[in-house]
Amino acid sequence: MKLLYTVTSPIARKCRIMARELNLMDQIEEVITTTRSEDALIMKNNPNGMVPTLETDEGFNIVESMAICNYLEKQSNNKEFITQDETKYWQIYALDSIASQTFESIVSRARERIYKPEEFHYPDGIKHEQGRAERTLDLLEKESPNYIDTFNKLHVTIGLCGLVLDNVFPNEEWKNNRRNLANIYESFMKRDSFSDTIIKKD
Ligand SMILES: N[C@@H](CCC(=O)N[C@@H](CS)C(=O)NCC(=O)O)C(=O)O
Repeated sequence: MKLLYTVTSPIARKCRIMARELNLMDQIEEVITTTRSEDALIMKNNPNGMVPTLETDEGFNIVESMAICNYLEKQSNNKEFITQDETKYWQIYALDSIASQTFESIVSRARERIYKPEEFHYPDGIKHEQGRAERTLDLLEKESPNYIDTFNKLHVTIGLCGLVLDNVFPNEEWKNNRRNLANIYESFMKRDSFSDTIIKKD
């Protein structure tokens, strides 16, 4: 399999972390691409020009991080990471689908903050996106007794949400009154899959 990613994409990093947690790195070649230009490598695999994109061994291209993570789970026999209890599996799946929507919203808000000149920022839109994150993090904190004692894809999504919030929106203090999420975040950052995927700047 080939996993195409950009060095700055937290969403692609989710798939890179998942590949490590699922013990699949001996089957995956990670390929760095750029985006937003007609001649970018990614265009051959995905006409949308977006990362992450996974090329399977059969030559199929799977896009969308959730779809890629689900495909990777199918390739793995790490039964500890993928709960074998059917109800629990779908409970985590459902919460991760909500967390992933929020993750994408946080990432696009961060992109706007970093790359768009301030005069083009849209305060009402930003507030709307911020509300999305607040509500989802509250829900995840409330539900956390159901999953705090495990480590799975939901923890990866929560960890990366926390990382982008800490790096780009430290004033939002997302850890306040969310002790379990803060603990999940701390443990996430101690994992090999996290340190292995840190972008090393020259
Ligand atoms: N829904 C997609 C979002 C992926 C996404 O936003 N990728 C960004 C990088 S973080 C991208 O490829 N942007 C390039 C572009 O917009 O042309 C997923 O979950 O995979």
